[in-house]
Amino acid sequence: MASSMSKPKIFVARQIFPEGLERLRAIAEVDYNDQSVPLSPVDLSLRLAHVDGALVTGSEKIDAQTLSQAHRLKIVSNIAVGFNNFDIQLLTEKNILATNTPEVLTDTTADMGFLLLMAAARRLSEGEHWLRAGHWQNWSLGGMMGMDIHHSTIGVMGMGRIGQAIAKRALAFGMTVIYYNRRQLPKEIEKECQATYVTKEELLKTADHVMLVMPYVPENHHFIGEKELALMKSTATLVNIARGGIVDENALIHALKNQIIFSAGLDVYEGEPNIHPGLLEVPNIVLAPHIGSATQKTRLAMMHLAIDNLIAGLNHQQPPNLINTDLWK
Ligand code: 8YV
Repeated sequence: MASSMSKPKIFVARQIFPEGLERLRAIAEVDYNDQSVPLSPVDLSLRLAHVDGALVTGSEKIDAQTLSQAHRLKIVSNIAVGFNNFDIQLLTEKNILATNTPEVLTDTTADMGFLLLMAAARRLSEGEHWLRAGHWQNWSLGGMMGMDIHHSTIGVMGMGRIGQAIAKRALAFGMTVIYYNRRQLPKEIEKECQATYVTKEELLKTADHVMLVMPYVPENHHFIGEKELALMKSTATLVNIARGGIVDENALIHALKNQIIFSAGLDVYEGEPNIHPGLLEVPNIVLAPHIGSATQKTRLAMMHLAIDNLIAGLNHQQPPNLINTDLWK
């Protein structure tokens, strides 16, 4: 067995499950931030300065500042599928492998998209708050009416793995699926999802409900703003399970207050965990605290996959979910 002197050094940026820590301690010297509070960029850069590998989450920004002293870093493994917290170009320039956790969270996150869609369109949160506040005196024919999900048209923005999983759920609800994506999908996938490719504008105008599942790249910043919300149906629900910055929250609050759209379901926020106070004031919105992948099984699987990636990189093997594949060529 290798002596502890020869073990690689790694930094674990956030509290993880004990079985993950055990796996890591068996192969490495571990510097562990056992808190659920992210470190400041200055502290993060200090902790990255002396390690060969790091296990991080979507809350740790890996950029010029935090990498400034990371001269021996070989790999950064994200416990998330989205990697907008990584400066991939810089990591590649610095010869540092970057990895993420796709596949294991696809169905769990797609379930969350559907949950928010149904809860928002059927006014579940609003109804519950109203009931808890003691307002329910009588059943009424026109009380708490929402919008149908079944047999409606869903517009999926971003037809990657999670978008496709949402489309398959939609089919079981008798829905028509239209989608917009940077590229049209191969015919066999379109057939599998019974999904029709449309332009962004056509999707916004035609869909009864809109689901945002695209990656947060600079071009997608405020991809949904005042103009886009104005194109949507006044009966439509907007769901965002991707990243907060994709939606202009001021425009969304205005649209919800003025019935430009019917309702919204959000799992992600531009300044999360700080929530725009205006979002807390509108009743026709369902707000979740970024829990798209948060089931016991999935979060455990994400952690283990991130550790698999980290260990592979430290052992000079190609990590299963390498993002900057150029480094391997
Ligand atoms: C993570 C997510 O829980 O995987 C993602 O991209 O948004 C969530 O599943 C979150 O980013 C924490 O890392």
